[in-house]
Amino acid sequence: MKFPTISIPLVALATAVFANPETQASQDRILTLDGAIAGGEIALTRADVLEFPQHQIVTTTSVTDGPQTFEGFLIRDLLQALDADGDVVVARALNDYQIEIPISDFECFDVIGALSMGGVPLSPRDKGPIWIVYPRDDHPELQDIRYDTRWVWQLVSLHVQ
Ligand SMILES: Nc1nc2c(c(=O)[nH]1)N[C@H]1C(S)=C(S)[C@@H](COP(=O)(O)O)O[C@H]1N2
Ligand SMILES: [Mo]
Repeated sequence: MKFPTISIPLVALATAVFANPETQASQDRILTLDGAIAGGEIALTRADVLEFPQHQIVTTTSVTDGPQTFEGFLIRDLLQALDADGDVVVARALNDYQIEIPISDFECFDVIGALSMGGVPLSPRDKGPIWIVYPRDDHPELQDIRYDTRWVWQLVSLHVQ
């Protein structure tokens, strides 16, 4: 799948981060992308991902009590900004949990990289800093174990292939 090309300010921004060792040291990178993306590899800070329009999902999950309000960036927006050209992403977490997710998920559903739950930033202790969240309550087909496994918490990297 090929996303239409749009302007990619993020690439310029993160390239600058790579190029400047001082900036690099002062920035906390929370998400790495590599594989079939513009530039081949990129590491993003929390500030970088907050540049994307923030999107809300209210949904129950398999691991929380009752519905929760999540906020974060649409994975689709991130992949589009990086000119991703692939069929799947391999999502990897802090604990080395890793799973393939079809990129079509992000086209068909408003899947987000959630940065907060209930208005509180997700910390690495409570599934943060990024948790892949599906709009599960809005789509019966998402209420399935196959999708539960794609709710990667403590997400650290996405490999596009
Ligand atoms: N980081 C991370 N995310 C993960 C997992 C994991 O082991 N580590 N397990 C997955 C699986 S198999 C399921 S069913 C859902 C629900 O996980 P939990 O109920 O074990 O929290 O999270 C998914 N996300
Ligand atoms: Mo699972």
